[in-house]
Amino acid sequence: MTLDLFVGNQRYSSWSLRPWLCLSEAGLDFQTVVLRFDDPQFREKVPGPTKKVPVLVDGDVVVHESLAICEHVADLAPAARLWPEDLSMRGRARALASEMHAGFFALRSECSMDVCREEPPGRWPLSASAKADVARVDTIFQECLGRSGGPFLFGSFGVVDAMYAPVVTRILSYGLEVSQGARAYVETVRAMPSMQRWVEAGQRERDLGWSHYSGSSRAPRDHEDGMAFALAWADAWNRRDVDAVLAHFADAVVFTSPKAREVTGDAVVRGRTQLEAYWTQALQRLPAEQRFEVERVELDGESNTLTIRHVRREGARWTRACEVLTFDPRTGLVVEGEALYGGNGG
Ligand SMILES: N[C@@H](CCC(=O)N[C@@H](CS)C(=O)NCC(=O)O)C(=O)O
Repeated sequence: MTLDLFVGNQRYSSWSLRPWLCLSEAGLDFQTVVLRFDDPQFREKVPGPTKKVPVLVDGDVVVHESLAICEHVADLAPAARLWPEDLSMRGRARALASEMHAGFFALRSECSMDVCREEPPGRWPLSASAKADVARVDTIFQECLGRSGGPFLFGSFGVVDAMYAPVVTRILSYGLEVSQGARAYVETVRAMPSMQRWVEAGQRERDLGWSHYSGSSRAPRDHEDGMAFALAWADAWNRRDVDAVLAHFADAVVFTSPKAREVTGDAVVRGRTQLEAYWTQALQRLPAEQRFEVERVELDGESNTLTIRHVRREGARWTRACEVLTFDPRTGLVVEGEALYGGNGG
């Protein structure tokens, strides 16, 4: 019987990483089927009812939901001991796995998984809720390691390690500060050959220019969606791919920017064709090394407006800016946009 695990982009899909690690560490023979988030047919290709990844297809059995897949893998490979033997430890492990599955919203949304990202240590701005999430993760790591003696949370690798693995990547990518004990565990997970294979696959996706978001179908519905849109938007600018940015804009879009006045003589750009002409010209003036980095997003669901706060970095110099984009909820395309710029920093 073949086992097929359907996952999203390995660079970004935190939920996919969890069961993939369980399958890999359990030594089961399985196929990884990667479905690109920027494939307009993504949803049709996902087996299972929620149209989200991961999904495990085990013959007639289709298991969706990451934690349920980890459970299924633990049942298929009892010798891998993905849950602790001891009943009280197992109860604890199950509680921690569920806590991750159902919580840590602030940390998850402010530091969305991107295995290619490398922020300098201690600089990534976090809200108070996200800081509390990091502190809770740190406590979990220290308590578990103190009790088990490591190197994994319950001694040997198990479902709980898989559930917390995306947090480990976030600590690394966003330079989040954790205690020495937690840091040792982060390094243990980073060094796992399976983890390294996953990260390498994510890096290959970056090199191929795979994006996070198709933009073909819908306006961002929640913070996670908004962040996905923003990351894809920044990626497209960093690739200097005007077509990919424009794909999200309606034919009748009105876009306002002080830079447009510098380039075209008018701060207001009307229509997609004009916008394409403006951005193509603007790109020629953009220094080759300038990079767009998303800092935060805010989504106002009532007005369908997404604000992307980002930094345009050029060596040691940077400018903070906001892109305020209003979507038509029926088409999922931007109908109104405005770019706001701060002073130069650095
Ligand atoms: N609760 C689900 C969450 C799955 C989930 O949100 N998957 C994301 C990717 S990490 C997804 O498929 N997004 C695509 C979409 O929403 O269209 C689980 O634990 O498996």
